[in-house]
Amino acid sequence: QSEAVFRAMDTNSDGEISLEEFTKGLSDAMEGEEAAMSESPALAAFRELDTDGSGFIDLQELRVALDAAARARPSEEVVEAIFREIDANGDGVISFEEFARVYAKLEL
Ligand SMILES: [Ca+2]
Ligand SMILES: [Ca+2]
Repeated sequence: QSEAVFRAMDTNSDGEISLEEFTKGLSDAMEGEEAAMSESPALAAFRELDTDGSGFIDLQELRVALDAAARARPSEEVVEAIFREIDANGDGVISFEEFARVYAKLEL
């Protein structure tokens, strides 16, 4: 993996990383990190809810999250109603796009 990083930084492919190439590579990496940070409140929350890392939040994952967030355990009806509300296209899973739309409203 470090070899891939090396090759990515060695932009003129002469087998050596010049100081210029190194600092350029480093600042590119930092910029990527910053971009990830700025988009991340919704993404971080989504990842937290997507406990199995499937890229989607299913009903079970939402139930666990609501159980943890609510003082009183929400009823199954309430969980399903909230799920349907967020699952805009009704495919039975919450995508990040669907989640982000709701999250943006919460953040107001
Ligand atoms: Ca999941
Ligand atoms: Ca959906």
